[in-house]
Amino acid sequence: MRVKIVSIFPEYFVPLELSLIGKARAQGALDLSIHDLRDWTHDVHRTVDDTPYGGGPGMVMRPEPWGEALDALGASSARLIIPSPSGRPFSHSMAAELAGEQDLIFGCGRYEGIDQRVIDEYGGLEVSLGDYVLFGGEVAVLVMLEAITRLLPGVLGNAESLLDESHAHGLLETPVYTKPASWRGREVPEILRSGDHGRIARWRRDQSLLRTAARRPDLLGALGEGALDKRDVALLREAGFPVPDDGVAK
Ligand code: JE8
Repeated sequence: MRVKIVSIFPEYFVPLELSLIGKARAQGALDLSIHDLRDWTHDVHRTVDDTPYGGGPGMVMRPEPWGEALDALGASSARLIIPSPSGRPFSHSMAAELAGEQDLIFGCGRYEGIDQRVIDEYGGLEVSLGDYVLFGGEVAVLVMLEAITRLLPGVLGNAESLLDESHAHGLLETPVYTKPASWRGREVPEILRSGDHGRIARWRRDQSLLRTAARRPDLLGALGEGALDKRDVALLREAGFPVPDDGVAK
């Protein structure tokens, strides 16, 4: 996958040289380039912003540098992603969809954001990380790119099967433990040391269900028809969580 990032703070992306994303790049799974928006300005001050039409606080990113940058980077044949607090929520399913693209361009806004005509001109997809406010799109791009990159073929080892993951199947992950078996008087749950893989799998599902019901009832409500079997429903009811008759908590 080819990914281009446009930002007035290209230094934010130095960490991408390291860690898993660096490995993906070295393997050739990811071809990443970082571009400074100011390279497409023409005035001595390399201006990228101006006051908002209609008044109001702050500054807005002018369309001309963005247009020149996006034309030069081939935006007409790529998916353009614009992080924005008013975007569609980023999710595992969106990451999986974007991991299937050949070319992505991330446009990082700052100030009050990018002139809307730029997003309209290139059919940009506005995406939000969540309901809190950042200073700009850079950190959001780091998060999205990490989520997308680990879904690329050949990036994850066999040990980390994607099928097993939280959010792939709509439930939170189970607690995990390692040696020693006893630490500060706290024991690893006996069942995990029993070697009974059937009971272990059932216990893990129970933990997943109970955590999800307690912390993310919205996820439980969004499970598809028949996602919970009779045993699941009995477990949740026994623990005091409401589950309607059709087996899916709404
Ligand atoms: C951003 C952002 C994501 C998230 C993303 C891009 C560009 C209009 N507001 C802009 C006013 C307050 C300051 C804002 C700064 N800003 C924030 C995000 C995001 N993705 N989940 N929260 N915030 C920009 C400028």
